[in-house]
Amino acid sequence: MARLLLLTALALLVSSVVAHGGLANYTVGDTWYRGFSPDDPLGDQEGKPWMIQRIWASIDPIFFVNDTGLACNTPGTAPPSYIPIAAGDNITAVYWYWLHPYGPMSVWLADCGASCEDANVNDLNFFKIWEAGLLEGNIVEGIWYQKKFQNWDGSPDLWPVTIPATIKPGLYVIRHEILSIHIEDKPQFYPECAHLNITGSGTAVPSPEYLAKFPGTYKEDDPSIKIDIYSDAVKAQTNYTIPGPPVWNGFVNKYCQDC
Ligand SMILES: [Cu+2]
Repeated sequence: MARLLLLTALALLVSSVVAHGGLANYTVGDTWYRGFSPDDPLGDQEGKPWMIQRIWASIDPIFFVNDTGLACNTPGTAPPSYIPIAAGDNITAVYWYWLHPYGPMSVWLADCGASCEDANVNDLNFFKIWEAGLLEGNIVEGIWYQKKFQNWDGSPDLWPVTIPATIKPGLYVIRHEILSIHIEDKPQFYPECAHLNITGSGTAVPSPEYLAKFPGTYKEDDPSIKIDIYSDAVKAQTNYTIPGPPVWNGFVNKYCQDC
């Protein structure tokens, strides 16, 4: 009986592993913020007062750069709450069972203005605050951050990033994106979003060259997105260009008159 239970547990574990993955929780300091779980019925968590994450219905990837779910997944329903965090502090995204090894990972913010709940995430101006791609070696055999992110011992995969210390305080969407490129010419996007209430005394805002819309910014024929990593032309390359604008470090743009 115990053995049967163990086998069942293993089977469940394996089925989670082969079925992609997603961002389940966030931590700031010692505080955990529960995100959405696609294993629970949609109505179970939708509208809950503690919910801080935009709802994602499934762990399946988004395949197309023009999918409106590219911003904050599908359906992307807004939560009622915000994670409080001070500029300069870390927020950690907690995943379970991430298994894909190839492709870049990035974290973005977008200023919501008066309310993230009322914001249309497809209209927001996102800017990248963190990215990591191919760390060493070549595209197929080398070490990607995504490969290092995998954790096979059953404990959560932790992805910490720092909110820029100089950023203007306010209500922001934080968007984590994993782009997996293990299938030839068929990119898989895994975006998830949460709402942040960033406090601080900073004044910095990114200038236009850092801003991106989803969909809109990524192009279907971008050689970093439509890529066959096993092809002779690509597999030995030791560099990979992460799609999208450069990372904004939070420095005040001297030339920005109105911001
Ligand atoms: Cu997958």
